[in-house]
Amino acid sequence: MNSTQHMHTATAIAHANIAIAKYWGKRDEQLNLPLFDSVAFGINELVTQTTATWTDEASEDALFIDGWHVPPQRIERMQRMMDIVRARKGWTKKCLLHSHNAFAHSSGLASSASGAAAAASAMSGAAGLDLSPTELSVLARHGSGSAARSIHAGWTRWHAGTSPDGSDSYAVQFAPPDHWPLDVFVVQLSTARKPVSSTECMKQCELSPFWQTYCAEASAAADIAQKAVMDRNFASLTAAAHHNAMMLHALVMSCPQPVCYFEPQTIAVIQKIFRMSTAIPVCCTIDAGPNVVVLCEEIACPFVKNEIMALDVPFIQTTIGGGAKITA
Ligand code: 2P0
Repeated sequence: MNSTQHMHTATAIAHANIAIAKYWGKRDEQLNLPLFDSVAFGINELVTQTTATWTDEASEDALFIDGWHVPPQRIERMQRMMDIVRARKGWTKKCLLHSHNAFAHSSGLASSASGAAAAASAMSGAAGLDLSPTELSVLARHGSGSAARSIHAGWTRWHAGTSPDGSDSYAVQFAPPDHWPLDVFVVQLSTARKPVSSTECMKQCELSPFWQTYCAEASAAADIAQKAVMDRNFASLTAAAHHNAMMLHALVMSCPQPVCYFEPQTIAVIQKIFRMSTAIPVCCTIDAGPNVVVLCEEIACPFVKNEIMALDVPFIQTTIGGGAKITA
C-alpha cells in the first residue's frame, strides 16, 4: 500500500470461483442476499488484478476494465462498496479502480466474482482498513453476490444468513486447495457478453412454473455438496454437481421469457462428460453462460484431457486455488 497526503493506493488480485451448489435466487436484491447457501471452489488461472486509488483530486468515482472507462451509470455496485469504505473512514475522497482480467469478462466465467473481490480488497487495503476475511467477504458481496466466495482460496461455503442487513451473509473456507488434488479444465466456448445478466435472469426465474420445486431442491444442495467434498467422494460430487447445474439451466429455460445459455458445443462437452462420468472420476458444471468447467481426479486427467482435445474446443487446464490478496 502506498500513500501520500492526498492519495492512497493498493493493488489486489482475486480469482474466479465456480459453484457446484449454485447461488441462484435472492432474498434481497439491493444487498445481494441469497435465498440459499452455496458451495464453490476457487480457480487458479482465472485472475483479476485491481489497483484502487483514493484521491481528493478526482471529481467522480471511476472504474476502468482493461483500459476501458466503464460508463458511470454502470458502476453503481462498485460504488456501494466504495460508500461503505468511505463511511468507515469518514472520507469524501473519490475512488479510481483500474482492473485487468486474465480472461473474458461477462462471459459466464465468474468475472463479476473475481472483479468485485479484487476491488473490495484493493479499495479497503488502500484505505488502510485491516478487514477480517469475514468483513471482506461481506464487503465484496455488495459488489456481486458470488464475490463473497472469491475472498477465500479452496472450497468455500457462502452462508445465506438470516439477518435483514446481511451482516451474517458471508463465505467461509471449509477446505483448503490441497484438501483434494483435483484437476480443472475450463472449456471456454464463447467470450461474447452473455445475452441476459445473472442478476436479471435470477429475477425472471421466480416466474418459472418450476420455481418452488427448484427452491426445495436448492435449499439442500450446499449440505450435499459440502459433504461430498469433505468425504472426497467423487461419485457424490458428480451427482451433486450435475443435478445442481442441470436444474439451474432447466429453470432458466422454463422462464416466461426463456433463456438458453448453451451453445451447440456446450451440449457436446456436457454429453461427453456425462458419458465418461459413469466410468471414470470426471464431472462438470456450467454457470450462467456457455462455458463448461470440468473437474477430475488426477488419475483420470490424461484421458479426460485427450477427450476434451478431441472435441477441438479451447480450454485452460488449471487447479483449485484462488483467494484474494493485496500484492502492492
Ligand atoms: C454462482 N452465478 O453461484 C451462480 C451460478 C452464476 C450461476 O453467482 O447479481 O454475478 O452480482 O449477485 O454473483 C452469478 O451471479 O450475481 C452467480 P449478482 P452474480 O456462481
